[in-house]
Amino acid sequence: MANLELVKNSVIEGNVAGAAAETKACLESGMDPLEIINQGLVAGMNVVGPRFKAGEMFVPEVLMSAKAMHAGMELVKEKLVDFEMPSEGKVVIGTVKGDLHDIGKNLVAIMLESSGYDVVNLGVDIPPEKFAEAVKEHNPQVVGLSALLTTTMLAMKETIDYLKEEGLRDQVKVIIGGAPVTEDFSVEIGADGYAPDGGSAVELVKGLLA
Ligand code: B12
Repeated sequence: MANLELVKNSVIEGNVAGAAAETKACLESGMDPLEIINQGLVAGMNVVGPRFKAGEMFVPEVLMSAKAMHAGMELVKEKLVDFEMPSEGKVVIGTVKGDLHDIGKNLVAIMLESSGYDVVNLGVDIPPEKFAEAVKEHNPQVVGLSALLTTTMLAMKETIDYLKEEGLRDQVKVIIGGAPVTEDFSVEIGADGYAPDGGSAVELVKGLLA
């Protein structure tokens, strides 16, 4: 029987096949795709985030949960094509130059996507020039920069400075995040905001675009 609780639990457990099967069952029962996203798939990730933060879940488990959520999301997305989900805005996100960590950045991207934002995920090791190109090409309201190394945090400042040089800084809000990054650092380098995790990133973007 179709049940959102089963979707949510499959995500929490990182059960990829289960998440897909339960999502499919919900869709076939005629459930609202947005309800499946918000009360099933995202609800599961909303449990995973804090558990990870509290040290009750580890990276491989978080990855499996993200994978499970994606599996469900792919199925729901097919339905959303003719459903026309209203876009809340566009976010370009990437991990800065020299940095290959992408787990957290991808989680932020997933959270934003599931909250209705269009997300252009540039990937890892993205130099300032590429961020600037993406701003020109995609015209986002928000640019998200991720860094997990104390050494690559400096590339965040370089990226913001480059956007200024190119005359693009004023047309976007720049938000930053990643384990070594702090609120103070975001102020210091002239970003518009910082968030410690995916859920807070969504709140931050909502606030900035309000
Ligand atoms: C997994 C991992 C790796 C994997 C990365 C795989 C991948 N595809 O991402 C691999 C093995 C490749 C790796 C490599 C290295 N790593 Co590493 N890695 C980690 C580890 C264990 C987990 C990071 C992670 O994914 N966390 C889980 C996610 C969910 O959390 P998160 O990234 O913090 O993201 C959340 C928030 O920060 C925030 N957030 C993240 N990005 C953004 C962006 C925006 C815009 C916003 C708003 C929010 C936001 O929201 C996210 C979701 O809640 C950390 C240790 C740690 N505890 O952080 C070390 C760690 C980051 N790595 C470290 C190091 C040193 C390295 C290497 C240099 C090791 C080496 N000698 O080769 C290389 C560097 C490679 C490179 N050039 O980038 C150090 C960094 C030390 C420092 N302070 O600089 C750490 C802290 C480990 C340690 N204690 O020494 N690493």
